[in-house]
Amino acid sequence: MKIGIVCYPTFGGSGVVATELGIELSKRGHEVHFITYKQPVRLELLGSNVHFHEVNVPEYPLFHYQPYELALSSKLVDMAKLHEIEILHVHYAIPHAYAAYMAKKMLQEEGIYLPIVTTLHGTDITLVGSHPFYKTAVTFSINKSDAVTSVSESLKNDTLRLFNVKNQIDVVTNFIDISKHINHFTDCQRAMMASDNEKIITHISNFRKVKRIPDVIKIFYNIQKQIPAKLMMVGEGPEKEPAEQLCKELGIEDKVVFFGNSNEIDRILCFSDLFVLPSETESFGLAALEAMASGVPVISSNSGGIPEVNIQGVSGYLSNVGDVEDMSKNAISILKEETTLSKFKAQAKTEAMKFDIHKIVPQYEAIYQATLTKCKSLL
Ligand code: GMT
Repeated sequence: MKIGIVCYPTFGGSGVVATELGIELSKRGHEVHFITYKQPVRLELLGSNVHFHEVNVPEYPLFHYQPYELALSSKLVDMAKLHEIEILHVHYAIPHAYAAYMAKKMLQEEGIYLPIVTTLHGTDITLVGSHPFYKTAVTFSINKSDAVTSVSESLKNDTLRLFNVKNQIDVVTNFIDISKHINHFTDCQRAMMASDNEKIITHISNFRKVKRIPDVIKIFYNIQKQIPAKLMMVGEGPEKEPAEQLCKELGIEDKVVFFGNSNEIDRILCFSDLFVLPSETESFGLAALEAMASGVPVISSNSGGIPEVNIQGVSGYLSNVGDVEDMSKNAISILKEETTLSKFKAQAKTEAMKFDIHKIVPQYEAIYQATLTKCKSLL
């Protein structure tokens, strides 16, 4: 199949999922075309089956906001014609599903039919998409998609609750390439980050309010009072500076390392003992799954789709949003005995296996095939 993929090329989870999906589809013999404003961060290998087409938005002084949707839909039309793309898979509804629909209509004028698969990732439905300023257009573009998927049961339920959706929604969860995490690093270089008696706690995100970064710091503060520990904070975003300030106020700045965005997530997870994800809302929690795949147990909130990934008492523990005391208590209960920690590490890895890329990507292939068949029969 010739598949077009539209996504955000940045460090966000939707872009990571789209990129890993495209790479795997190309390995399975499909021709994949990424169409976005920058080469996706995890797309290192452009091969004969993987292509990247940059969307440029020329600046003009009249524009207060640059018309990205317009440039994207134009590029989609041009690339669909040039490369005879058969199906377009857009990740994150805003504004991708909308731009895809415009492209589809423009192509129809020329007798070309381009089916659209839209994957809903989270905030495009919960925090952003349901805002009254966007809702009408988001509802429209979901209903105009030829197939719609969501990354968890929880997100599917949120979509049905918040929007007047007429389409069927198929749940296709986030996934992980287990082979990248198993024995990938023989030498984690743990000694560079902490001494032998210290435990390493990790948080990875885009440091937005929804991630509840102060909770991460407070949980760590409680842990280090009882167990020698270091905290690794990976990512960039508006909450990073206040977090650095909070560490100073609590007098723990020497125990906390802020890495910024990193392409070495696997290496950081390799030396981690515990992952903390106290999010206000989280449609799935790909970061938690990546941690589990590296054998790192997870302390998380129980919001959104997290309970579909992090299993209570097995891969870690879940608490109500904001219950820092319960999260701290649970973290300490995992970390204080080596035998308990080893047990949770092994269990986290086993749970992660359920989301192996080789189980999930065929589900997308089946959806593409069914969508193509359905659309052809309507022509
Ligand atoms: O976590 C983020 O805020 C980034 C965001 C994105 O769309 O880039 O992530 C969302 O999509 C991920 C991949 O499907 C999910 O694993 C995350 O849970 C989801 N984030 C939220 O719902 C807050």
